Amino acid sequence: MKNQNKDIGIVPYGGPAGGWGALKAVVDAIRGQMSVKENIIALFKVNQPQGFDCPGCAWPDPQYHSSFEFCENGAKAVSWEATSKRNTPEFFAAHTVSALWKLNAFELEGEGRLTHPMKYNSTSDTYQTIQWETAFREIGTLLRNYIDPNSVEFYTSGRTSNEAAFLWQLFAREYGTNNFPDCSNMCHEPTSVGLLQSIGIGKGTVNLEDFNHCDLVLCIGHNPGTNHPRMLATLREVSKRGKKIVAINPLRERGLERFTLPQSPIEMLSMRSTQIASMYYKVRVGGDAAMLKGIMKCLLVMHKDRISLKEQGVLDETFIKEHTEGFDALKADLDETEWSYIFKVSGMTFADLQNIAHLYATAENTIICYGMGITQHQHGTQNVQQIANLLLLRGNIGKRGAGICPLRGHSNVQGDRTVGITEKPPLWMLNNIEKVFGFKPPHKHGHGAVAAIQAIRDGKAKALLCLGGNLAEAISDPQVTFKAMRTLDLVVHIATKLNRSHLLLGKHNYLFPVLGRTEVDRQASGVQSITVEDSMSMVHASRGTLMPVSPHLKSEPALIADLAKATLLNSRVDWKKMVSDYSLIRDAIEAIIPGFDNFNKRILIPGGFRLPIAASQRKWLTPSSKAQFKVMQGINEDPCSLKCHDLVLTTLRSHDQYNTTLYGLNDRYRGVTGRRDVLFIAAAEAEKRQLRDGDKVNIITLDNEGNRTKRRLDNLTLVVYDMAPGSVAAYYPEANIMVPLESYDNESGTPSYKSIPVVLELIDTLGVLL
Ligand SMILES: Nc1nc2c(c(=O)[nH]1)N[C@H]1C(S)=C(S)[C@@H](COP(=O)(O)OP(=O)(O)OC[C@H]3O[C@@H](n4cnc5c(=O)[nH]c(N)nc54)[C@H](O)[C@@H]3O)O[C@H]1N2
Ligand SMILES: Nc1nc2c(c(=O)[nH]1)N[C@H]1C(S)=C(S)[C@@H](COP(=O)(O)OP(=O)(O)OC[C@H]3O[C@@H](n4cnc5c(=O)[nH]c(N)nc54)[C@H](O)[C@@H]3O)O[C@H]1N2
Ligand SMILES: [Mo]
Repeated sequence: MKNQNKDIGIVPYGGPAGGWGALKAVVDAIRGQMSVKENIIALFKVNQPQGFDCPGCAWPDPQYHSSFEFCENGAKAVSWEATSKRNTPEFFAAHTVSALWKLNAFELEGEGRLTHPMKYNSTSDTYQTIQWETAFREIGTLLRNYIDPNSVEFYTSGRTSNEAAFLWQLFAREYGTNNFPDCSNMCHEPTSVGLLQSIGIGKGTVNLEDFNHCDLVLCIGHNPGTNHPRMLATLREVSKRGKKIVAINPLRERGLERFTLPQSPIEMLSMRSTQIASMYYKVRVGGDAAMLKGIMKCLLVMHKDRISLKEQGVLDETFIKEHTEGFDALKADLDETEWSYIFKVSGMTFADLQNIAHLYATAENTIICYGMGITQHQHGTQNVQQIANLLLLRGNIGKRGAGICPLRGHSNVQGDRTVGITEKPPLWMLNNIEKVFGFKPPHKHGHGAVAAIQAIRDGKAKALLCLGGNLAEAISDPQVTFKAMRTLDLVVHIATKLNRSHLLLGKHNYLFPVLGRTEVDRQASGVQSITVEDSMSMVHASRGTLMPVSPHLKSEPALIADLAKATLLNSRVDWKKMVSDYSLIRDAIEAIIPGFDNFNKRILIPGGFRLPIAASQRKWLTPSSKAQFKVMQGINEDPCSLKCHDLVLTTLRSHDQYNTTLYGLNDRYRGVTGRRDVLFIAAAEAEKRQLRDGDKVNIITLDNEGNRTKRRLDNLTLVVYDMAPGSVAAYYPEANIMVPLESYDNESGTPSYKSIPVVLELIDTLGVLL
């Protein structure tokens, strides 16, 4: 059962993450997309104080960096946006939407940047150019004619700047709705909801400096080698200081094991790499809550033993007493949780859990990092809270070198939330909007992403306006979603490149091209900067340097302002003025959202400024002013966890993709080349079924009772992989078909993309079921 099959594009990767492989990939990415020297030079402006923020990920930049800060996947993201390819009206004229629907994501976006505002013509079945003014007038009329403003959905994808997001929420709220489906609903909403309850703020508490002072980092359910490559440089420093990094992930991910810093000549030339994780535990998919409870149980036992020996305990009792509530309830819950369940659901042994607990108990300062492996479960919010519990037990929040570190997704997903993209707005925010702008924003809570799709499906939503993204492909259950989208009256997409959401047509369809972050944004008062907030709450400016790809592009803020003017005929907002100079938008943000004092001045500081994170000062903005231990009933983070179905499917990103954007068909670190139709499986599971690499299988989703449903993904090629038994993995978004729309976290609304019970069907080479 050797994983060595070149013909089918499966050969294990032997090298470190980063290194020469990454440099080669950068060259390939640039060569494939950029023909202009100026564009390539732009790469060196990425994440520089005077340049633009990398649209790749939300990992922060070191404050005083001497060298340029970019990485392989950042280079891919930038070259993909700054490409010399153009998707022009001629292309649309030559291709009907029905024909375009047959192309895949790679081919659609591969056509290049959108250049003209377009409207769909059903007679010719093509998108055709339209004058901006005409389009706005038509959309304004349609929007004004809907009786209920809550029948309109305003989607935001997290690449949107603070300035655009602020105007977007202002437009929607003046129009009369809090319907803000947002990519964070599919991503870190469990963090926003869970940490708000636990520590009084729905954001991480650490900054980059903390990594210089930590003794231990736990990396749970995230894959930085692909999704936050610049983080590897930080982890490398931790490892070089001799501190421990523990990875907890169902799959062995190269980026968590070994890394060669492309910026280090010594490592590059000597072909050396730095070990990242000193220990790697393969938790079962959906087994994190069990694992976290297991570690906490170990700690309680250790504490008791030490106390009985009259030694210092391992819990920080002073901190628990002074700063927290709910310890007794947590303890009671942990006492009740049976070890046998913990082992079964987590797939980890007592020794594994004991080892992690021991490391944790002996480390002075611990940081826990986590990603989608934790949040995308039916109890994702409670999962996040178990991480907070573990940290609180040893006072690891609000001190140097310690804290919680959610790895956010899109480069400004956190900022969008901060400036008001939220379907459940706090009262203070609404009151402030009213005070500053003089209209009364709606108080009724709106829709998140799943609720928006449900509303569209049920005929309650008539219009969908998307500020970026690819909602239809990103959300679960394409069977339901695609059908629902086609019933809409009005669909407006604001985008840089063509994707499948744009091809799901309602009655009236518009596709608008906008400036990307790399491009110069010139308004009445001159060239503008926008701002973004990274994963560590640092807000900083970003300014494009490239010539826009077409003279017909609008900036996102300008487009939103025009749309708002055409819709809200008696608006209280001076849209034209705000867009003439984005510093006026920032003044409005400052007046409404706390923490932005002297906003315009402070973005002039290289590196920007940090928004206040009260919990990092041990100020708990909870109703009782204490941090909360939150009890999770049981350990089944998904209904299927406890039943331990044979196999649980998780969905992942490959190394060559940015969410629904495919840069290519390789997944270098996982040893897959030229294909995405694969299913990763543990050797033990393959052996049990007498399967081997390259075998073809179908997978079928099971319901919570273990019965087969109609959801299936056929003809996947098996890849035997070093991963936890009981788990299989396939790529997102292809595998979204396996995820029912109704399968989401009740508290946050986030779909459980990472825990779907499935069965395998083996098929022979002729496609016959065996
Ligand atoms: N190049 C690139 N960068 C990106 C993105 C991209 O697509 N491409 N996307 C951006 C966005 S929006 C986001 S949200 C982030 C996503 O970044 P990540 O959170 O790293 O995202 P994923 O690749 O979905 O999955 C992460 C890891 O979770 C593990 N995992 C799966 N199921 C489980 C589980 O049940 N438990 C545990 N503990 N682990 C599990 C997988 O093995 C995988 O290693 O990256 C951002 N950055
Ligand atoms: N099964 C499964 N599903 C998932 C996930 C998973 O792990 N598994 N992850 C979820 C997560 S974490 C997320 S964040 C969502 C992602 O959901 P989205 O944010 O909706 O999706 P993206 O693929 O990032 O959007 C790509 C599109 O954004 C547009 N775009 C790019 N740059 C710009 C810009 O500067 N301005 C504008 N206006 N448009 C731009 C382009 O047209 C491009 O086609 O997917 C979710 N879906
Ligand atoms: Mo995300």
